[in-house]
Amino acid sequence: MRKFNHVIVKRPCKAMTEGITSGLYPGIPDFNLALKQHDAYIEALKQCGVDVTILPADENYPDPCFVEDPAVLTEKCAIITNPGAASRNGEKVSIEEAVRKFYPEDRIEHIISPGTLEGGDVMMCGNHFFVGRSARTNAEGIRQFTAILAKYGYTCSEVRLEEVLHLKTGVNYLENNNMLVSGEFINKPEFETYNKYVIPEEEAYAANCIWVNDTVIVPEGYPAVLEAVKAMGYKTITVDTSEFRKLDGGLSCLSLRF
Ligand code: CIR
Repeated sequence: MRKFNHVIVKRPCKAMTEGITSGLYPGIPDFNLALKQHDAYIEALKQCGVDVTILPADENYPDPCFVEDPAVLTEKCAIITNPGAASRNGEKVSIEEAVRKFYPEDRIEHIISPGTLEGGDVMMCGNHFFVGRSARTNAEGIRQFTAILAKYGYTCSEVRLEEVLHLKTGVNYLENNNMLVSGEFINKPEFETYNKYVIPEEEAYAANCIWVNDTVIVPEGYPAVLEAVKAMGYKTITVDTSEFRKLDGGLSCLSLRF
């Protein structure tokens, strides 16, 4: 069974009030409440048996607390991405510094321009990686990513996105062949062989749950998804992410788990 030992998070910054948002979940984030929610998120992760590296806030960018996007961390290598959102691209520099503590130099790979890729578009299912081709992740980014993964014995396939920000905005793997699927992903042939739980439309945000060592962290306020995840046999912890949701961010975006 997969086991995560480490998690990296980055504290929210005051500039988060300027973060990118689609406006799907309206409102300006309340910074102090976001800090409290981030504290609770860290506590939840600690309960899952991982050590948590907490990086300080970086006020140079509005969205760096969403650490999932500038890196993809696997058992065998780290891939520093090249975020497609211009205001986020520079986040890759400081995340690489943090990642260096965990991976030797020759296991740190890079996506380079004109390729773009964001970690929110990457879903790891065992040794296979699904990668979303989105407004943030382009064909060249996927080509480079696939070639890097192949060096380490991993496979990769592309999933076209039409509606949501990132692949994991709408589909998440909970190990044991279980997958949460919503919206445009419900009938994708790529996910046919998994045990799919179809997320009710009104709880679409909760498609973004995270599996951490047989506990599933579920966003607070989504009772149908919570019940479904419990029925799959997982321990669950709920965490309120209302302030991150206003920036289209969810539970997976807030950490790197490896
Ligand atoms: C953005 O639009 O880039 C941020 N406001 C939210 C990023 C969410 N990250 C993710 O889904 N992995």
